[in-house]
Amino acid sequence: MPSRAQGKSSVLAMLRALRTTDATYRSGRILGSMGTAPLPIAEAAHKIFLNANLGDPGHVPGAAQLEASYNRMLLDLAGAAAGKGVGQVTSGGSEANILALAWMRVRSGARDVIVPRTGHFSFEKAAKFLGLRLRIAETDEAHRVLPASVKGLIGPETAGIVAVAGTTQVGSVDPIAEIAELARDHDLPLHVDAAFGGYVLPFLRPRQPFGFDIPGVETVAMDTHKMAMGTIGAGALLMRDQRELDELAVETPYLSTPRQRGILGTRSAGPVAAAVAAWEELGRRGYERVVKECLANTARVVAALGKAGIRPLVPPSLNIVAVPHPDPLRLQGGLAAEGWRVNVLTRLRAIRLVLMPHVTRRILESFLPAFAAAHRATAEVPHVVASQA
Ligand code: 0PR
Repeated sequence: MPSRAQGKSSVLAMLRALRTTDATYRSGRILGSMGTAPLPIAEAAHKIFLNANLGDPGHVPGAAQLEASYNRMLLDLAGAAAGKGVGQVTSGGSEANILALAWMRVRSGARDVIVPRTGHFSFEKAAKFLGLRLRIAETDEAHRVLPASVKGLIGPETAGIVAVAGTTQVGSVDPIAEIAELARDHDLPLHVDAAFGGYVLPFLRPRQPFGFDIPGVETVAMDTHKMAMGTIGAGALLMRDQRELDELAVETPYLSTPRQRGILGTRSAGPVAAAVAAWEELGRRGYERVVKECLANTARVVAALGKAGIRPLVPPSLNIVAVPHPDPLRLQGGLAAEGWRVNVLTRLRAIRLVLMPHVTRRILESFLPAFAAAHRATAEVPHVVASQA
């Protein structure tokens, strides 16, 4: 880094040059990530509120008002009744999951949390940071948690249960109503991680409940930098009532408001404004169209792979396709050499394709033949490797 002051144009040129080395969503070349290009209106909104600090909302009542709209928007999507529920804005799904487990710990004093084997690694972070023990519940062949396994893990030290609405690896949706009933029977809170599914499930017909319209669901994690097409850095932990949320509060004696609840202190209103703006512009109908298209593209992938003799690991419930492969890193490398970026599910020996809004049908039509060819070329483990093993 130069120690001398640089002119604005040379600084910007340096940054742009760095940026050209990044893969971008807009190029359509990223097919394995849950991120996507923000809507132009989201980008513009983000810029307007970039440095408004929601950690000290008394100074920024405009931003605070947006935050209230953001929470309302997510609560409505998560099935809360009109005017019911509260939200704590977070930096994304991980922070919301960590807060949810913190709340279970604080309210119960107990240390065990039952999490499906398919749970996101943010639950492992929560356990590490908070001194909790994860009790791992088994899943069926479709990667949905088994209620009997959850039931068998409930004990005197259980603080709560987690279910996932849209798993990170294959997009499966746990049987939330059944798990919620178990939770109710044992007087335990159920947290639903809808970081991904929260912006897909509400737009399906018929609508698939995953949140507060299921009795027993106490908290829901959602975020707006995945399928919502907002900018990176916002999500929320949603809860049923203010008293529950206040169990996470600490005093902030010198700020413009007396208490704070999330993990972060200073946080930008930018991504909050971005998500509200995206919602205002698209509306429910707009998101329904986007989701319909993503699911149609998912079906297109399954059909094209089927013709090439390739079957997904599980039939997709959302817009994620996991494709088994004996050496997924090799396949990933082969595709990367041609400019396509896919993710490897190391624990499942598979490649993950996520049909996000930036992955258009045109992109798919050039990607799919490349994928099928690379799959064929790398699927056979070379003899020399096999004989050395
Ligand atoms: N819960 C679920 C079900 C998730 O899939 C994720 C992230 C989280 C929680 C955590 O959310 P934050 O990342 O917002 O804290 N899942 C993505 C994944 O691990 C995150 C991601 C997105 C990773 C884009 C890579 C990427 O390029 O795949």
